[in-house]
Amino acid sequence: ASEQWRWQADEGQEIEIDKFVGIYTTRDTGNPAQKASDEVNAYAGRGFDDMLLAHVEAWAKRWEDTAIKIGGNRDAQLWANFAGYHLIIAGNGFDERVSISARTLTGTIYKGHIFWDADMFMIPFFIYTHPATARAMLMYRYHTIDAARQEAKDMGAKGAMFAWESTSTGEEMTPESVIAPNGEVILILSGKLEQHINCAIAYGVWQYWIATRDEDFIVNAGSEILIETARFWVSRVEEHDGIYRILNIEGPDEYHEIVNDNTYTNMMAVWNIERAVDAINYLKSHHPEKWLALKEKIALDENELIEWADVSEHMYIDMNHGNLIEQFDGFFKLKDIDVYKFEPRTAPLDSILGREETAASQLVKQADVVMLLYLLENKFSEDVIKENFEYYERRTGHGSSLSPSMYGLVAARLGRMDMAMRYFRQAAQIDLANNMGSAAGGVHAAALGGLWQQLIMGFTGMRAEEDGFYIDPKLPEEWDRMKFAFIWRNNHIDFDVERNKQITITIGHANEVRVGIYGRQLQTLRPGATYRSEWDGTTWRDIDGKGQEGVA
Ligand code: IFM
Repeated sequence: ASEQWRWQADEGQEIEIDKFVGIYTTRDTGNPAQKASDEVNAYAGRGFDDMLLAHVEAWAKRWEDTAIKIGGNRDAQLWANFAGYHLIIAGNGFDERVSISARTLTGTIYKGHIFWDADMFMIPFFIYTHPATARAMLMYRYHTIDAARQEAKDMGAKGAMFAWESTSTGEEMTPESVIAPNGEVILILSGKLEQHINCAIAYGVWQYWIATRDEDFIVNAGSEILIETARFWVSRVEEHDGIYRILNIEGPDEYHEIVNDNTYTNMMAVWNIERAVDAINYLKSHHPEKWLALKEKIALDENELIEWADVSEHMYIDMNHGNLIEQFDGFFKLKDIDVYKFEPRTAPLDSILGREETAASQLVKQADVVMLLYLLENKFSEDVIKENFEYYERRTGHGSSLSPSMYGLVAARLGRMDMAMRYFRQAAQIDLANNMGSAAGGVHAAALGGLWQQLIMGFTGMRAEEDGFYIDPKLPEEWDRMKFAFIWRNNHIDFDVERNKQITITIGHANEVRVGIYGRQLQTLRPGATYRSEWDGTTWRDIDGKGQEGVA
C-alpha cells in the first residue's frame, strides 16, 4: 500500500503527519478493506496522543501482572524484562486460530511453525500473567484436533496425535530432510517420533485448568484434548509379558532418535492418561450431561478405561539402576562422556564429535530426564532428583536453547545457586549475547518462557497443585530481593521476597487462596490481606497473617 501527499511548504513551517494503519484479512471478516478503513477512521478521529496514552496504559496494566523486579543484579533485571516483553508481544489472546511459533514473528527460522515450545515452555508464562492468551493458545490446539485425530488414524492408532510442527491446519509440517552445509542429506525424524508433544499439550491444558478453574474451557475443549491424547497413548503402547512399552520413539533429547522406552515419554504418557481420567471424573460429577455428549461425540466406550488403568499401572519404567533413571532402554550401555572435559569450547558438542559418535555416546542434547525431575517432581525422592541431576548435568551439551533454563530451574530447587545462576545467564544470553550463534533467525521464545519458569518455578520455588500453590524462595546470593506477581484463579497476587529474611504476600480482592511453604500444609489466605513468612536461618516459617494489615 502506498500513498502520496503533496502540499506547498512554506519556509520554516512544520508539518506533522500521523499515519494510521488497519489490517484485516478474509480470515477475520467478509470485507476486510471496509473493516480496516472503518477502524482507521475511528482511531484517526481520536488522534495520535489519545492512542499513545491508551497504549501506555495498556502496557502498564500488562506489566503490573508480569513484571519481575530483581534487586541487586541489573543484568538479571534486564534479562527478565527482555523475556517478558518478547513473550507479551508474541501472544494474542484474541485469536484462537494461532499459537506462538518457535521464533515468534521475529525471524524466519522454523518458518513460523508451532512446536511443543509453545505448550511446555511459553504457556506457563501466559497462564500466570495473561490467562486469556494461554487459553487462546490452547484453543488453537483444540481447533486443530481433527488433524491430530487423522494423524493418529493414519498411524493405525486411536485418539489424537498432534503434529510436532504445525501451522493453521494442525497437519504435520516437519520437513522430512535437510541438506547439511557439506551437502549431506539429513533425515529429520522428529515429525514422526517426537510424540511427546501430546504430553506437552496435555500439560498445558492441565496447568491452565489448575491455575484458572476455567470451567467452560475444561468442559468444552480441555477434557477432549486430555482424553484423545490419552487414548492415543493407550493404543500406541505394545504389551510384552504384561508390561507396556513404547518402542521406536524419540524423547526431547534429539541426539538419540528411534529409541525404545524413553522414560520421559513413558512417564509423561502415564501422567497424560491419569489426567484424562481426572477430567472424566470431573465431568461425570460436575457436568454429567456434558460427559454423555462428549462420550458420544468421540465414540468412547467406558470399557476402554479398564485398559487405560492397566497401561498406567504396568507401563515400563526403568527400575534396574538404583536411583538412576535410564533415559531410554540401553542408554547406559552407550559410550560415556563428560561434557566438562571439552570446556572451554565455542562449537556445539555434537559438531565436535560428529553425528555418529554423538548418537553412540551418552551425550544428551537437552533436558530429558531432567525435565521429568521438574515436571513430575512428586514422583521422585530428593535423593533420586539429586543423583539424576548430577549424572545428566555432566552429560548434557545444551545443543538446544530449551535446555539451560530447565537445568537452571532444577539446580535452583536443589539449592545449587551458583550453578542455577550460571544456567540462568546462559539461557538469557542466547538472544542477548547470541551465545548459540543463531539469534539472527529470531528470538528463542521457548528459552524466554523457560527463563520465566526458572525465575518463578525455580528461584521462588512455586509449585501449582489442585488444592493451591506452594512457594519456597531460594535467591542467588547476589540478589537481595525479588518482587513479582501472578494471577491465580482470577486473583492478582503480589510477592516481595527479601533474600533469607522475609516473604510478603498480598492477596488481591477476588477470592481467598490456598498457599503454603513447599513441604508444609496449605493455608487459607484471605482476599485483600497481606501475609508474611520469615526466614529462621534454615527455612521459611509458616505464613503468618496475625497482626498484619487486612487480617483480623
Ligand atoms: O522444539 C525444539 C526442540 O526441542 C529442539 N530443537 C528445536 C525445536 C524448536 O525450538
